[in-house]
Amino acid sequence: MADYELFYWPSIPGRGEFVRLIFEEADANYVDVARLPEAEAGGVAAIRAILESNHGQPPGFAVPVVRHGALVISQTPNICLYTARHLDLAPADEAGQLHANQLQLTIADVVTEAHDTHHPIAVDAYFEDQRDAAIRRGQFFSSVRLPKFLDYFEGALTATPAGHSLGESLSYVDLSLFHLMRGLEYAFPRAMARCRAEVPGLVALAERVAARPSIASYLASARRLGFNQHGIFRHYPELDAHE
Ligand SMILES: N[C@@H](CCC(=O)N[C@@H](CS)C(=O)NCC(=O)O)C(=O)O
Repeated sequence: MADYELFYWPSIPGRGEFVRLIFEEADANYVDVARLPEAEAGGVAAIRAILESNHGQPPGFAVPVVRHGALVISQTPNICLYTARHLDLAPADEAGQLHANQLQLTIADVVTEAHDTHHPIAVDAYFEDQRDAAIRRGQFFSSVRLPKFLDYFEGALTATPAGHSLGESLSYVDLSLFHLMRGLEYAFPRAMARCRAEVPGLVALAERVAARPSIASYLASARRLGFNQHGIFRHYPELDAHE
């Protein structure tokens, strides 16, 4: 029996990856429930079941959802703060946790904006049916918003040699910044190539996270899902900044 159950779409890194990275770095005993076969109570049916189940707690609107013992929680920054606190990947003091959450909520903001470049009108409509608006939104995002967010995160890195986002040691926010950087590089390679020189701290942080033994072995494993055209970070060249 796993300590933590993660419920998230089985074919994309998406928002679930922010949670997976915490579990992987901490070597937590977790199961990615929807990636199990339906015969083992997995698959997309498990997502429907957890969202619709009457567990006596506020229902989740969407995945990711995490169950830990009797507790069932959703909203990615909420899950990250909770799991990281339990797995020694969050600051110990209240102010530190609030600052971590502030950064994580800002990561959530940029993730939503990145998603909305390919679905600017309706989440449930096809990209092809909103392509013109997507191009306008994508161009604005990749040339103005993306650099603005990265400058913000670069400025938030501490002036310690390790260059973490909070204090002296690695936190879940650093893991999330790694995922954010990789997702943006996949979706907006031209914009990211243009920004790279302006955010050396973030580039170095992402490389250090990728090289951590637990993360490196996760990235090389079958547990790691590649970015693809079904997730939040999708690569449509016409949405990326011009050369
Ligand atoms: N603010 C939520 C957003 C959750 C969310 O939008 N999840 C997506 C997958 S990444 C989903 O399943 N959406 C279904 C829906 O909105 O109906 C979070 O950060 O967890």
